[in-house]
Amino acid sequence: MCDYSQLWLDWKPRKDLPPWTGRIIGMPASPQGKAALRELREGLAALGAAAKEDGPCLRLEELPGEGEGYSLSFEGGGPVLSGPGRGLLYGAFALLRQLSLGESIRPETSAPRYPLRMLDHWDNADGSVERGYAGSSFFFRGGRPVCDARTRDYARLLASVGLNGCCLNNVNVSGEALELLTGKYDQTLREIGDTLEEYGVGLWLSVSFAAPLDRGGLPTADPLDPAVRRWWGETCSRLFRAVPGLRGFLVKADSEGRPGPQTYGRTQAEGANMLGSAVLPFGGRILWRCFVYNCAQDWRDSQTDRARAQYDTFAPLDGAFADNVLLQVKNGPVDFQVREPVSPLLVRLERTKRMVEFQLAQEYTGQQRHVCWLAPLMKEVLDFAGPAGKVKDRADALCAVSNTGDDPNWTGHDLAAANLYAFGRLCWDPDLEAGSLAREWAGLTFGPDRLVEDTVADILLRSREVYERYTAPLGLGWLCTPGTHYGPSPEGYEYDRWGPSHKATCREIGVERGPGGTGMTAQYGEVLGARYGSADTCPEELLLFFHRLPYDYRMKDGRTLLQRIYDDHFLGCAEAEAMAAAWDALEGRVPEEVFRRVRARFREQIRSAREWRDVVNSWLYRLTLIPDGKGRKIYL
Ligand code: GCV
Repeated sequence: MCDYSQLWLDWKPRKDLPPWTGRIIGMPASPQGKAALRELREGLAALGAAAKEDGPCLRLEELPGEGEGYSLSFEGGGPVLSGPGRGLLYGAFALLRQLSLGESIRPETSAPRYPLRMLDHWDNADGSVERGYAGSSFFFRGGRPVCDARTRDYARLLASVGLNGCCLNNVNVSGEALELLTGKYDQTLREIGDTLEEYGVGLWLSVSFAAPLDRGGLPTADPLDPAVRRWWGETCSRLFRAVPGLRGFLVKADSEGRPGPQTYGRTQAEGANMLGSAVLPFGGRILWRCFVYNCAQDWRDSQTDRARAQYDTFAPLDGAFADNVLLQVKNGPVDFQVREPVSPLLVRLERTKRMVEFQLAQEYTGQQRHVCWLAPLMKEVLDFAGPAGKVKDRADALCAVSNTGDDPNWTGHDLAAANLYAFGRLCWDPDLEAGSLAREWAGLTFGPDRLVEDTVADILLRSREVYERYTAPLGLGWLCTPGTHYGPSPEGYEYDRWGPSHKATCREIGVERGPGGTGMTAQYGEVLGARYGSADTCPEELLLFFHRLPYDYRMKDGRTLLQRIYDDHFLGCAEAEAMAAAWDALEGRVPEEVFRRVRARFREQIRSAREWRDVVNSWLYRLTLIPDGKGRKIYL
């Protein structure tokens, strides 16, 4: 008996299955094609299809190649699913999904929008997960990597939503994880790689830029040093042969104390390209993170703006990166806040391959104790239009920091699984609507029950704005407790070396990033820069990200800025209570265990939301001595 759930792959019986679901013909030969057949056999049986010897059938037709698309047509009363092995696998999951949701099966052709769609794990070799809120790692146990039944079930989950890559270990590489490069774990890595590969998921490893020093016995990690280049070449030559499923490396360099090319006076491009050439002979790629900023700031220094840093470092290097290097760019210019503008790098790079990085692990968005469904945020980023087009049309790949762990429900909060689901589906098709994704996930997870579907979809769709209101409205961000990033501490980061700060006084709040301030708005180019650069034209939800304003600044609806902040905290808190009540009404309609777990998390969300409301509102009241216009109690 398995001690963890299968999430949305727990197919529920249906009575309305078409007759062809009882018979499958076709014998795919590739590992992924075989997996498709197995999934269909098991999935259709679970959906309640009665096996038949003759009559209409589903036919699988495997085509040669590594492509990922599939097509579904109808012939003789039954569908024909055709495509290369990988395509068959995605087509099989699509068929099962549609049948499970009671949708009619229609002819279609489908292919993923991005060639690389991956999850990054921040799993450490000791089994802990950095910013993990769903238990321990299932990739590392007892200080070493493991490959077991859960590895395979995880690969199934990823494939079922169209994901095809997975980076096993934390970008902050330390301790035993450094041995992943040395040969000590080649056998296990090979098993993991093969298991993932069966479901079309490529294996990636995070590596330390200082590995030649730490594990190679060299005196330097200078990317232009011939001995360093030789060491990486030899290491890759062994590793890629030993682990055929390996696709490349993810690198966090010159970031938050991690080693990088800057130490040797080299550029990010020189560092990334050196690794690019080491993996090139094996068809490998380098994912190079752009999260480079000064994390040792003096709070009195008003010129250094962390929000500027990534663009300032990487934009001048546009075009200098090798073809097999992709820049991994966080969705916003600072760090995964509930609301940030889109990173200017994502819209301004012209000649560099880039992948958008989202964070499903809810580090700043309630740590999987609060519901915060991120599909609307992801859609907002993907649909954002810069001078050269929309982010979704200019991105070469998408990735997200995984929100999974070894908890029985994978994601800690049962509703957080909807984040993983939506991310995968948006990687396949960024044009999907958040509303239909919410319903899809609810339908697959809880079965056909209109009230459950409506309620869950409504909770998911509201949740991000609710969280935003009671934590950090108007793009302020960073009012959280330093270090843990859970709960309110409005002055916590104020005099801190990590940089983000609101510089609130009794008169004004926010950092001025327009032309009269740090000038960050110019990074967006002329049109967007002008829009963001003036408080009059800046979208209100980002007002305090870009501007420093007095508390009596008039919002578009006539309220003062301060009144709006007070109101948002009261409203967000009341909305969290309403979402919890809506969930309570589902008692008896969703599995008892899930009902209780989610109810317990909602209780914590309400407690925490009230704390946020009271701490932030009291802090501003004490600073400004301006009371709430509606006469509510705002102090603790
Ligand atoms: C993996 C934030 C997190 C860190 C994380 C870092 C990153 O700063 O707090 O835990 O480190 O982002 O993305 O590299």
